[in-house]
Amino acid sequence: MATLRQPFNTHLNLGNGVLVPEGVKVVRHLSDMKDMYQDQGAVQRLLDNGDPLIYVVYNVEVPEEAGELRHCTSIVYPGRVGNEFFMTKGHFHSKVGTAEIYLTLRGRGILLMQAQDGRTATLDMFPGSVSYIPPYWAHRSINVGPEPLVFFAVYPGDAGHNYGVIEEKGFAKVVLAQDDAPVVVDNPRYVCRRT
Ligand code: PAN
Ligand code: ZN
Repeated sequence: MATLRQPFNTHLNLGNGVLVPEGVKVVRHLSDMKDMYQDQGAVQRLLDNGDPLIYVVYNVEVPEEAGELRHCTSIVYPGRVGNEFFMTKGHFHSKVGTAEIYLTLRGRGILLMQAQDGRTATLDMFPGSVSYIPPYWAHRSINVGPEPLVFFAVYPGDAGHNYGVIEEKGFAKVVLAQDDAPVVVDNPRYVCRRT
């Protein structure tokens, strides 16, 4: 029989998303994902001016095993690279048939999803939105507002993260600012993929 582990609480600050204990913190600067943005001139200017922090993830320490539920908060900071909003890298789950739930606590976002056949979907993220990402959809969170986008996520322990496909091909859509409002448009750099 598997080892019986002790139940435990984590305190989630509902205002800013910070967990106590903090858990495993992942920090992403622009330099960690510079090829993912459209405007490489804007990327270079931002890198020359100090490499902005794009997002932070606080992960509760739970084994990455079947039967467990991994959970974490993500904080995507407000900002743009050219006219493209700050966003997460985005990924498929390694075990691609696993779902996820995002509960938004603060800010405004767009949750961009893409199936393996290239179909895309978006959901608005706002305080109180509970977004269900079904199995088989890659997902990326984009901060389209003026304050941090903060959300709490829960997903199966054995889901894993596969960044490779998105790093290589991108998403078929990008979210750009037009007169300060977000618009979802076709990604001119998208590498069409047949599965
Ligand atoms: C989230 C994401 C988190 C950061 O917890 O991992 O928002 O995004 P990237 O992992 O794409 O950098 C999640 O979807 N976990 O499965
Ligand atoms: Zn995920």
